[in-house]
This record gives sequence, structure tokens and C-alpha cells, in this order.
Amino acid sequence: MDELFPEVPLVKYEGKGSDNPLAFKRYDPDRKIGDRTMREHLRFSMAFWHSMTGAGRDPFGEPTMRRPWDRTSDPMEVARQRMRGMFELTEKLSIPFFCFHDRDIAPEGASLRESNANLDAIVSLVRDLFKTSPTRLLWGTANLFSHPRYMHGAATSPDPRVFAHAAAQVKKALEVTKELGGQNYVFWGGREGYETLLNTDMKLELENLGRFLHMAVDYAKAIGFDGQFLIEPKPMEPTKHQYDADSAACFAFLQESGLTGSFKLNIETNHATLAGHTMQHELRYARDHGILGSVDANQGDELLGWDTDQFPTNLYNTTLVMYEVLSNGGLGRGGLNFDAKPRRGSWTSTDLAVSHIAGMDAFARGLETAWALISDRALSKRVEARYAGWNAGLGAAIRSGTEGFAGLEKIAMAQAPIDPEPGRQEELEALLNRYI
Ligand code: XUL
Ligand code: CO
Repeated sequence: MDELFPEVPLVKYEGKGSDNPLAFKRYDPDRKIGDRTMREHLRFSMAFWHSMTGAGRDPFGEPTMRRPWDRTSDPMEVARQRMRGMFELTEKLSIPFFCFHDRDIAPEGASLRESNANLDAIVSLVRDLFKTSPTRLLWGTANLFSHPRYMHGAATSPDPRVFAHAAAQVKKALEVTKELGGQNYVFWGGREGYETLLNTDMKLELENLGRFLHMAVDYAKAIGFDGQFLIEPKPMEPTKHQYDADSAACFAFLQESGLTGSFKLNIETNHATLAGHTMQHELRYARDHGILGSVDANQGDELLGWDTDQFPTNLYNTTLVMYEVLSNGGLGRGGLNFDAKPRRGSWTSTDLAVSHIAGMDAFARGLETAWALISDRALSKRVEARYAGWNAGLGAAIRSGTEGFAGLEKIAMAQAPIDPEPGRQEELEALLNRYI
């Protein structure tokens, strides 16, 4: 079959001295770091919606991206070409996985029946492409936010008819994800939130969200889908208040709804920063609560402050993400999904490949640095020393519950004045710099 991206070659590792923009400088898929290869540690994934359907449109301007299917007018033919294009690029870039929304890979039809038929046709193409390609499905999801019917939310819509439509869409998306061997299924709360409490019953909406997710868990059991369910936190955009605001809000929601055990989180860098957290904070919170499932790997721009979905090139960030991922023992069935798009000015297909290479190299470097930090216990031994007081004597007594306020008052009265140990933040930042 003719190539759709003849300008993109099979991308190889050429080492850090290479000037070739279409070569890896750090990502050497088969190189072992500890007991796993870089490929196994990083589990990269391409986001179909950005890479294949994204066109470079912004609120002020028309699409800029030029793609091989631009002169094709039949939407199903466009969908087929995009899918072939995605397999071609993931293979050329050694990206082992992809992720999609139902409506990215096949156009919405005039009815739900027609939409399902469109989806089935593309799913059968994917099954054909699987026969000759190593690319596999990391996760599937349903787009419950683009169509006007979802203007007030899907599972949290005030209109039960919309809830029903969303349920039917997720039912189909689960079947399709199972059919394609998807390792996870993601719920990002597209418009599950609100604009104003003047017209919103927040309590009912959150209960309905819980009901919806229980139905998804039940249906997955019924059809034998054993992928991991993931919630993707985000605090705003498109609604002003998104219910799944951050890792902690999601954990509270899962507990309240009786859903812990069935869900983990898919944490995205640009969503963390929109929530006013570092990505490391969001990952650490999830890891400490046993719900770190997968990562949407991108970055925002601190001067812009919206969801710019840029390719991750900041080495501090990729290092600290990999620090959490390695400390978690890896991501299991999860992966690093590039929920990222080239800038509007990076409109060629070569830019699309180069953007992925930039993100992959930044993560490979982050992996190496994080591995060294962990092997040397460079940070952990300092943290352990800082909390050493909790392992013996007074700290151990407090932890074991043998001391209460009255006993602690006696101890405090008898204590000499306290000079706390310095936190040594700058020293540790300099230490991190040395490793990077
Ligand atoms: C939106 C976003 C989504 C999810 C999947 O900000 O990140 O693309 O990753 O629905
Ligand atoms: Co995302």
C-alpha cells in the first residue's frame, strides 16, 4: 500500500550527537534501564484526536495543518485514511500504542444506529491493520462533549434523555474497546461540571455521575471486558467547575460513590497545572492512594494558563513524572499517552513526527535521570532522614496511638527549646540539577 507520510522515514536512534530532526537522540527502545527496556518503561501512545483529527484550528483562525486526506470529501474515506496514517506513523516512530474517542475514528452519523455502523466499519479496518502491525490499543473512550446534545453535560445533564444517549454511547465504546483488546477505558469528564449554581442541582448531578460509572462497571463485567477503568481529572475547560477537578477530588468522589477498587486515574500534566498543582503532586497523591493508572503526557505554558496541550519537552517535568512512575513500580496497564498537539505554526506532517520525537526523547532522558536518582537514593535518603524522628521514641509513640493530647502536653512542657532542622530546599534543587 502507498505510504501516506512518505516524508517521514523509519525513525532510528542516532544518539545525542545527531543533528537529524527525524532521529531519536535519547530514546533507544531496546536499551535496558534496570530490568526493563525503554519501550517497556515508557509505553508511549499516540492520541488519535490530536495527531490525526487535529487541524490547527484556534478561536481566531482556520485550520493550518496539511494532511494527506485533505482532498478527500467522503467522511468515511477520510476516517479510513486517518487510521492507516496513524498505524503508519506509530510504526515509523516505534510508538507501541494509540488511544481514541469513538467519534475521532469514525464520524457521527444522522442517528445513533448510523454512528455505531460507522464505528464498526473502522473497527474492522483496525482489526485488519492489527494483523501486520505491532501497534496496540492503550485505551478507548467516548466523546460525550462535542455534540450539542451534551451542552449541559452527559451523565450530569439535567435531562435524562441525554443520560440515556451517553449510556448507549459508552456501552458501544466499551464493546469496541474490548474488541480491540484495549488495556484501559478512560472517562474524562468532558462537560461533567457546571457554569452556575443558579441553575444547577450539584448533589443530584454527582449522584448521577456515580450511577453512570456503576453502570459502566456492571456492563464491563457482563461482557467480560477486563481493562482498567480510569478517570482523568481536570478542574476547568470546557465547564467552569469540572467535577473531577484533581486527584484528591476524584478519590473523594470514588469513595463517596462506592467505586474505589474499580477505578484508577489517568493524570495529565496540563490538567494538573490548571488545577494549581504540579504534575508531581497529582501523581504522588494518586500513587499514595493506590490509584495511579496512566499518564496523559503533555505540558502547558505558564504564561498562557489554559489547556495548550503542548508536547512535553521540559526535562524537569519529565524527570519528576518518571520519578513517580518508577516509584510506583511502573504504570501496569497504563502508559504515557501524548495528549499533545503540534503548535498551529507547526503545520507539516514532518512537524507531527518531530513533535513526537521531541516528547519521546524528553521522556527517555527523564527516565534515565529518575532511574539514577532512585538507584542512588539521592532524594529518598534525605526524605527518610528528615522524618527519622517518627520511627523511634516520641514519633513512634504518637504513631502507635499510645500518646494523646494530655501526655503530649507533659512532654512539651518538659522539652528544651526546639531548633527545627533546615528544609534544605535549594540544596536539593541543586542536587536535582546535577542529575539532570
Ligand atoms: C481534554 C482531554 C481529553 C481526554 C480524553 O482536556 O485531555 O482529550 O484525554 O477524553
Ligand atoms: Co487528556
